[in-house]
Amino acid sequence: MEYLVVTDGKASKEIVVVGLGYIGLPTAAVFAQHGVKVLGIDVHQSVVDTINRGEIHIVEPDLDAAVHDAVKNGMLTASLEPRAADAFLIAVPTPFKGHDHEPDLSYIEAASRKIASVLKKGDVVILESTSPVGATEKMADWLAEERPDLSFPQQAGAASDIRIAHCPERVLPGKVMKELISNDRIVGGMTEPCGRAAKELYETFVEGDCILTNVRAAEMCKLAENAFRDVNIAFANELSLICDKQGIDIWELIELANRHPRVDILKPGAGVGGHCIAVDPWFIVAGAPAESRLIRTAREVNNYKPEWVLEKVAAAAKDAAASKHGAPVTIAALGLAFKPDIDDLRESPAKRIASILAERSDAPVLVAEPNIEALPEGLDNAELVSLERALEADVVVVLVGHREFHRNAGLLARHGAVIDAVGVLGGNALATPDVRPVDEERRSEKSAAIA
Ligand code: SAJ
Repeated sequence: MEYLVVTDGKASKEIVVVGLGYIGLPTAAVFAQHGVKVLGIDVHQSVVDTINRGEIHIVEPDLDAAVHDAVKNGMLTASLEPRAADAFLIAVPTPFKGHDHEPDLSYIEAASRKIASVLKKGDVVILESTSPVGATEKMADWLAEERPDLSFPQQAGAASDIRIAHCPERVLPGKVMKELISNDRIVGGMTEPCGRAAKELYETFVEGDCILTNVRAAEMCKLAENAFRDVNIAFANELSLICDKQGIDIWELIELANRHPRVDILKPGAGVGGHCIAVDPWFIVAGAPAESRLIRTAREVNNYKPEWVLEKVAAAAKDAAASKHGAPVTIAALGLAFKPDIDDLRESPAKRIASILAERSDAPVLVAEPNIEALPEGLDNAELVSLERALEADVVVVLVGHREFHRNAGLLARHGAVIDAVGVLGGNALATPDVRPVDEERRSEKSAAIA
């Protein structure tokens, strides 16, 4: 199948991307940049209108220009409804439902049923959403239910009319436009022809390797990657609690331990945020609860970390109150984003901590977040201020290791009551963004040595 523009400036084949969020929109834009005509569909009229104006509704470096150009030159349009195409990519959310983090596949189901009416023989349907094992096969069943006139891989094997694959996205927020192109891509086909068709599609822009496997392995691979990181962060977070109790500087300890050629401890923090690492491990747990003891515990350890930070702030505030003779204690929170040097506040433990502090505090909580212009909704009793002004508070809690905070570590160190959840005061190589490249270099040297 040929997806590239060939001669007359018109795309010979088209794709439909369902879900124009953090993954769907960048993917649509990158396909369009590489000569594939894209129709993006979304359930929100405002998203459709924004994109059709050549604008974006999410924050991601370089995405605005890519969408603007793609819309301007007619390679990307958005709509509420799908139309016939040659390939369909589903990139919708997979949130939780119920009480124990059960995966909610209703968005995938709705998307599948929506595109079913326009499918025709020879089309490829790819699930990109991070999904529990078995989700792609369910998607194939929903499509088959809607279109009894077409054959699907679960019925016709390699001879199916429709080819189905799972190709999980693995891009890092903040580097999406680069990593979409440079990362290796896991391509899980329901049959071999399914895998080959999906691989061919991604090879229009992926410069990494597109590696073929089956759908279940592809689903588990993505979950395992994020669970691996979560478990490793949980180790660092647990160690930070133990060291605090035993009077050991966690940052120094990690630096010392990481001098071992086969030890590479990650960074403790205020908790694990974002839409991925704090979510995906639960999909493994839901699929095999009895066997996933470590993965579940890691989630619990990481989820407890914000509570621990709040306990530390409460203790410091109590100490400060003793010298204030009844006047309200002022608290400053440094950082709201879910990780350093981005403006993304989704599922951010820092934001959650700041909100709880604001709820509990008599005086407004001072928030220094250099990457945003205004405080998000729901953060009442808080004030967005400069770092300098935040340091006037009685108690300061550092929640995100932004560059600006590292650069001002000296100023912070002079404040008498700083709770440093992310190691800006550690004065060590690991926690200092300026030396992060060296850290990364050492990490890859280590990986090579281990391999
Ligand atoms: N964090 C720590 N300590 C660390 C590293 C991270 O506390 O040493 C925290 C961060 O502050 C943040 C959270 O973990 O709150 C997650 O950040 P992250 O940079 O580890 O990952 P994400 O959520 O931005 O992106 C991850 C990536 N997965 C892996 O690195 C295995 C990305 O490649 C995936 O595509 C993405 O999840 C996704 O979409 O699933």
